[in-house]
Amino acid sequence: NFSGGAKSNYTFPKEFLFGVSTAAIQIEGAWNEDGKSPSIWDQLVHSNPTFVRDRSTPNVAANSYHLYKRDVQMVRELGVDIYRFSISWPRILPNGLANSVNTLGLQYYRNLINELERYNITPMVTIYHWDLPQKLQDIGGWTNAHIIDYYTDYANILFENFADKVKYWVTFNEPMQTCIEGYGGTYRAPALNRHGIAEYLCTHNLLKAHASVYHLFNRQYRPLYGGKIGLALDSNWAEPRSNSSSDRQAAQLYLRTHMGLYANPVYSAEGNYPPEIIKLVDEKSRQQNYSQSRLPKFTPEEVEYIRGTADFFGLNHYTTYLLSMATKPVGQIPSHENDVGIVRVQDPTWPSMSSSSWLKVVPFGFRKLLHWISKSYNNIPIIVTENGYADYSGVHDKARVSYYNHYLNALLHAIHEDRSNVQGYFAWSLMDNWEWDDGYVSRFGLYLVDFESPNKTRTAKDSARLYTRVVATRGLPADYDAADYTAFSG
Ligand code: PNW
Repeated sequence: NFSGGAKSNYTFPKEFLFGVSTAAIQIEGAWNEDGKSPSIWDQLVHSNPTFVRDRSTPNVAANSYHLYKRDVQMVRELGVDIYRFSISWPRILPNGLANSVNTLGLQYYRNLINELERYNITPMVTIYHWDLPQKLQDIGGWTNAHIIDYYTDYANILFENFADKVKYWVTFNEPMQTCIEGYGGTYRAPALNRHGIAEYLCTHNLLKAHASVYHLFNRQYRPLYGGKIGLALDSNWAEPRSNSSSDRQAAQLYLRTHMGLYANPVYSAEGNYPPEIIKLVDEKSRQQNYSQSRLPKFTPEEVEYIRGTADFFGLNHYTTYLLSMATKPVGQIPSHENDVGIVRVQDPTWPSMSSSSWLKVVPFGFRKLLHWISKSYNNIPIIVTENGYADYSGVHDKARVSYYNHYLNALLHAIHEDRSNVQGYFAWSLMDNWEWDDGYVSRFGLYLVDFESPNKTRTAKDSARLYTRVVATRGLPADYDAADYTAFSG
């Protein structure tokens, strides 16, 4: 069933958390104000403007550094329980290191948190959403094992200042994007392109850094203030391209070697990387004459240190792919893609009018993915930390309304029929923002931002009204109709 379930009268549980998400560099602007130093994204787009579809920069973006009160007002208008935002490391620690703390940077986030508190909105803080201080990149960034300590020092400063008020923490947003696309490839900053090597070094250090910060929180801050901490992992659903056993195997291999590369060490009962990826990279590395595997090994102590270091599974989900086994070598040699050896495509019949070419509308994939995570990781509490749709702008955003209707319907089926333990859902995003390589072309917001206007005027879209209704009624609107799939067909 394409839709992930027939239209339902199910409702969301009373304690279910509804929220909206943003990320610092995508909305704040003020890229060099009040002591902030450049991040790897500032550096990438300033030195290489053609990286971005419209050659734009995040220098001003939605100017949330100055307009945070308006942002909180929108969160209130939506009536949501919780607001997920990220903190900019180079705004807090311009050197990247904890020797010199920028009090103006801390003040900005304190103001934001106080404003949320005033209106009873719970903050969720993402500690790292891709904007590494360039000064740390200069010394190797996530490939330098010292970053485990640097990141722990940075997180400690955030806990010291904010753990009394912030009860939800996300250590990393989408490590797969950081490591595989940023260090192995060129799609994300720092666009290092050291494929086959750097993505695994990054992954290894990042997982240890995550565990280090979890243990710090658990030991020093949870006893004082309570609170929850987890990771946010991105995953597409992987559907077998055909019903052949080889295609079914490819789909499982995709999940195990992509999201699973990060999920297995933290969320599985046994810990460590999935055995499939260890075997694949070990064998390939041997054939390719490396003296040791390109995928570093965790010691048994490290496996234990990382295992179980999350209170919830943060999931960022947008779309679905069809998988099959590769019949000839794929990707660069060496690379994670080449190591895994599978091919992914999308079905041309899936609705695909989005400004983001990869974003096909496949609600059933959301439901199946939630089920897969629940089964694989012992029914861990899941919080959907991102889900949303991109278009080319406009307040009458019929396609986004339809997307949310159908994905939320799939979520209701996941909760009530599959018994997936989903405790919260965040729409990506509160407002239009600087969408990385898509610049200001792709719009994900519930609120439209007029980037041409000096005040970066924000206006509610139709989807904001839909979401307000869903949050208020804890269910889908009665006039919701499966027929609005036609909103997508070109
Ligand atoms: C997320 N995929 O990235 C990011 O967390 C946001 O900052 C971003 O604006 C948003 O989604 C929309 O792009 C993605 O593999 C990472 O399909 C991976 C995928 C999609 C989005």
